Amino acid sequence: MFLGTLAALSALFFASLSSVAAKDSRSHYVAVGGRNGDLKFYPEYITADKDDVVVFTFNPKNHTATQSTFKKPCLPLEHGFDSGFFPVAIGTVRDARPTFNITVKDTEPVWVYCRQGAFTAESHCGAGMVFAINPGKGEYSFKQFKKNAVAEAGVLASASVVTTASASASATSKQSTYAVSPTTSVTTSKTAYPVYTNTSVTTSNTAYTVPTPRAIAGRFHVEDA
Ligand SMILES: [Cu+2]
Repeated sequence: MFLGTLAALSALFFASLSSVAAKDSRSHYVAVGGRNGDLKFYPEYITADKDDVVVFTFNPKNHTATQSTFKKPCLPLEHGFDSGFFPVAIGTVRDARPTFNITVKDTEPVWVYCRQGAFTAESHCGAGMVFAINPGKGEYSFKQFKKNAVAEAGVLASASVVTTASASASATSKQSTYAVSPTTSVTTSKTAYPVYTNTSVTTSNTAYTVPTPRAIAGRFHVEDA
């Protein structure tokens, strides 16, 4: 009786041990921004397997890890993941820095950027602050993605000036004639940026108390509304 139970228990033990070994999911640690405020992910890209976890640790300044697409590196992927902003003061010890985790669902490429300063000349994405999981080679390489990011951010920064101008123009015509629906401009911007659906990751994040933006040094630490 006792020996039978022991045999059953040890069979159970080895079965669970081998299933853990078969899964073998790994964690990948990625720093969002440099310790002294550099606008870069470290490392800039990784190779990950299904079920691997990517742990983003937020370094000083105020960054995000936001999913985008290869073609539009500095615009969010609809239903993609977005860590939100994590303002971190310079000098914050490593263990006190916030983290954001994603679990990789497959080996398709996942493209990521920091959306700080989006639509302005100070865009972190435009400074090349982008990251990739399983980037491709050649035409779809990380290098090309980063080039796309710098080019796109410049276009978005100048496009936002045009948007402001047309917004005030439509406000004027609204006063002199009759109502212009603001829905029109919303529809236009959705048309300009095609919608993609996220399938490659799931997310989780750790509890983190966001410090007041006032406590953070530097120019571009705007709290997300
Ligand atoms: Cu950033």
